[in-house]
Amino acid sequence: MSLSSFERYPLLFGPSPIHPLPRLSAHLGGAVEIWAKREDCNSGIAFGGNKVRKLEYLIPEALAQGADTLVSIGGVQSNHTRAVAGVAAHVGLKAVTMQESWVDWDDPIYDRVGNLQLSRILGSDIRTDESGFDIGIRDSWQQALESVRAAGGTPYAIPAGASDHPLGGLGFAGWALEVERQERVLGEFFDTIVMCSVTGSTQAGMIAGFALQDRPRRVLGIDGSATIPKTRDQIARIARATAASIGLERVLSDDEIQLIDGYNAGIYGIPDESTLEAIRTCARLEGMLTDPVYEGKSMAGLIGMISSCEIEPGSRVLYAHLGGQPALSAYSRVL
Ligand code: 5PA
Repeated sequence: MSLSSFERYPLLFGPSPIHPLPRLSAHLGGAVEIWAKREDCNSGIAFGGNKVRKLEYLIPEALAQGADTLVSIGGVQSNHTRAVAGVAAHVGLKAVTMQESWVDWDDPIYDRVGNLQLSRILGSDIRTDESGFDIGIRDSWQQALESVRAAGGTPYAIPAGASDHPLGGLGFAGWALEVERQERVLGEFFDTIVMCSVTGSTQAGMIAGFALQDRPRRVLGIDGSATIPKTRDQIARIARATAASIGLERVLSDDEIQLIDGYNAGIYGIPDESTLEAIRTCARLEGMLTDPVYEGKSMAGLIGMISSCEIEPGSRVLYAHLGGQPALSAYSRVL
C-alpha cells in the first residue's frame, strides 16, 4: 500500500505556498532561517486550514457509503467544525456540528462571531453541549449521529479534528511528500518542522510521511492543550497506523514523537502573555496573522525554542501555519 492507493477528493488549490520569513529570522538573531508553509491559504473553501487537507481523504469514503450528512465535533470556536460545514456545502452534503464548551472564555461575543458565525452562514445544523475539553470520543457526538439516523438520514462520522479515524493521518502524510517536492524545486532542505498539535493527526501524518523519506528531520509538535500524555498517545497511535497504511516497513520509535510542553498557557483555548506577544511579533514583522488557540502558541514555541537554542543555530525551519485566524474576532478582549 502507498498513499496513492487511497482515493483523494481535491479540495485544495494545489500545493500550499512556501515562503521565507526573513524579518522574523533576523529578529531572532539570524542564525536560524525560518520559512512558512501556508495551510491557512490552502483552499477557497471556508478559509481552508489543516482540516480541509485532511478531509480530502475522508470525503471519498463518505460519498462511497452514500452518506448525506457529515457529523462532527469541536469547541464553540472550532476551526474543524467550520471546515466540515464548508466542505459539506462544497460537495453537496449536510453538516451537523456539535459544539462543546471546551473553553471558558468570557468575551461577550464569543459565540456570535468567528468560526461559529461562519458555520451558521455555511448552513451547518449547529448543536451545543456543556461538556468541557476532551479530544476523545464523546457522548454528545454519538447522540448527534444517532439523531441523524433517527430522522432517516445517513451520517458520516468525523471525530474531533478528523484525527481518531483510519484515514485521518493521510492528508498530512501527503503534506510531507509535497514538502519534499517543493524543496527539490526551491533547492532547500528543512531539517526542522514546527507546528501546533491538539487532536494529533496533523503531526502524526507528517511524522509518517517524512519517515518514508531518505533524509531525517524532526517534527516538533508544540502542544496546544496541556493534556500531554493523552495527546502524545494519540499522535503515536495515529502516526503508527498511518505509517503502516502508506507502506512504511518499520515501526516508528517513541523518540520520533516529539510533543513540546511549555507554550500551551496551561490550558486549551486561552492565550497567555507569551502567546499574545508571539501573535503581535509575527504580525508586526511579517504581516502574518496567527490565532490565540493554536498558531499563536506554536509561534511562541518557535520563538522560544530558537531563543533558547533548543533549535540550534544553522537550523532551517519550516513553520507549518495550519490556519485558525477566523477565531481572532472572538478574542477581541485581549487582542
Ligand atoms: C488545529 C486543530 P490537530 O488537531 O490535528 O493536532 O491540529 C491542531 C490544530 N492549528 C492546529 C489549527 C488552526 C487548528 O484548528 N483544531 C481543532 C478544532 O476543533 O478546530 C481540532 C481541534
